[in-house]
Amino acid sequence: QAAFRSDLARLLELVGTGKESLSFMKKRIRHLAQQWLRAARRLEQKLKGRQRDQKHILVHIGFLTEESGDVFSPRVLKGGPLGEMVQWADILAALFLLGHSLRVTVSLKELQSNLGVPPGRGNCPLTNPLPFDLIYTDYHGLQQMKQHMGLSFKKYRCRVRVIDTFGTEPAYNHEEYATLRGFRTNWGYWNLHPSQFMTMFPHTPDNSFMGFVSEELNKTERQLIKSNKVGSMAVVYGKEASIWKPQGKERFLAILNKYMEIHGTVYYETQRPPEVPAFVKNHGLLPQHEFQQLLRKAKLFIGFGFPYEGPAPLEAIANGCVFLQARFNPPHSSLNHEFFRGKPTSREVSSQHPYAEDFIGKPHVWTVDYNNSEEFEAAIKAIMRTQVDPYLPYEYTCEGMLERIHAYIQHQDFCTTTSPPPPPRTKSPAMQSPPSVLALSPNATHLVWSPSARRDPRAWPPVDSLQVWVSETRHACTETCRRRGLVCEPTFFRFLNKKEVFLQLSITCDSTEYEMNHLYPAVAENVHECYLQKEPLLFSCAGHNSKYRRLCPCRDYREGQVALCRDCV
Ligand code: U2F
Repeated sequence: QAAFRSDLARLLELVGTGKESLSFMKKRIRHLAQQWLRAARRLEQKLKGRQRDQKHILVHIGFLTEESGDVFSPRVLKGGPLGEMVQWADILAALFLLGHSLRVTVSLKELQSNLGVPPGRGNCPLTNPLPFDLIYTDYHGLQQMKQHMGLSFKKYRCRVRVIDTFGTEPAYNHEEYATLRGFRTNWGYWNLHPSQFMTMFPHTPDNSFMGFVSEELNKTERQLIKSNKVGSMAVVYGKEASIWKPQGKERFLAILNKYMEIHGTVYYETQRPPEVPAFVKNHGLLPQHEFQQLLRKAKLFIGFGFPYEGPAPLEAIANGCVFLQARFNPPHSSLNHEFFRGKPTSREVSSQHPYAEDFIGKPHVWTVDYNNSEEFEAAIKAIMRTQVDPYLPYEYTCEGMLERIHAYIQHQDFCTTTSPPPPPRTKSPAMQSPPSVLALSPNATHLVWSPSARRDPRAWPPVDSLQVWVSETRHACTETCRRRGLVCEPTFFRFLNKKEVFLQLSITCDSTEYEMNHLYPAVAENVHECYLQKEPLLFSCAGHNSKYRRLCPCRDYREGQVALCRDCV
């Protein structure tokens, strides 16, 4: 039985020492300790003593190992990426507070000894059973485990969770398919269950959304922030000088400077970096809590287009700033942008921070075309007139993160397979299907779960949150569900990968075939050809093609907690 913890001291010991990255993470855990503890108490009350198993968990932070180059640690105090460390610190805090038994490793040697790999022997099956129920790691760690566990890797990989900021789409994950269909990249083809990958923002519903937290404010702090705001103060998003290089920067900074005093937190050694104009008040890279203080005073936090999808805009919005960012037209993706090249996703990134754009939006977030001076200037003027309150979506609070991780640990099981029976090998018009379990909703535009249908009480998410919608040819299921105020739920694909579902949706199928294609189930409408998915690992919310309309499994979600359906905890 796992018992909520009421103290983080033991965790700080577990994290170890000797790297700037580890010091950053510990400082963060210490700074947020009270907030975490309060949230844990609230969740404990909410769960009302519900039985929770204590898991043995290994957290192996691969990118911090010397063996993977550890390029991040030396840059912690020099403006390098901190987002990943923010997230790992929060994952550790959450797992620990939920009462699980933790081991933390940041070197290959520690990894081997924890896995039970005898010293000096690599790539051999483990002699003893793996002593962990769950392993949280990243792509570097995954690679290291594969190299050092021999055949045991295949046996135990269902216990692994991969923290991967930008997402891994099913088409890139399935080795054979990725190789045959040109989705092979540096990072993909692990043949994991796509939900074993966990992202920083909820942008790829095929993966699980792990997230991180931002500091919460109490009523008094909110009042204080509002009265201390400097209406003409802007802070630029970018702690490394290279971020200050985008095309046209002089033009839009000059416009901004007409209305506001511009501040920066750009790392420098002795002199102001040449990329930062003289009229900018540069504070140098600040410790995280001082950066938050600066945000509390500022009215505007402005992004130049990079870094993509970091924590800072959420922190700014949580501290009562408006976030102004560039729209990307055309969107950035692995097809057209160096940063995303080789990442296992085709996701199109429509702005510097699509979560801020889509899930938060105005008045907190303004996404504009920076090449259009009038649009840019109009946005600044409008922002100056707008009053905003500090805002933090529930899923980025400590309680929200604890609740989500609790739900994943209780319900996600990739080791016991409950997959449907294998599809027939050949095309068969007279195919025998299992009895229908879906019923048409009254308005006939989509299907909902029939209240009278049998429901497996162990299924998670509960299947009665399912709605089946047919996509337009230009939309992926992610988008199809989003447009209905729902979210695509890939675990439900198995319920609609059936011939009679086409019938229930009044779709005419002259033929129905099972094939391996990440867009299936789908219909090629003009030729009346219907297709079902042959390979469950390829069920994918992502992906569209002008030839097909896809069958999409959507579900409802809780306000501010998109990872969980209304009935999900
Ligand atoms: C993202 O990484 P970054 O580290 O570039 O993300 P940021 O949004 O800049 O924020 C990281 C933290 O840095 C802190 C701030 C954030 O929590 O409080 N900070 C600070 O301590 N001092 C300062 O002066 C300014 C900010 C993303 F998170 C990664 O996943 C990506 O790899 C990377 C590239 O896209 O971008």
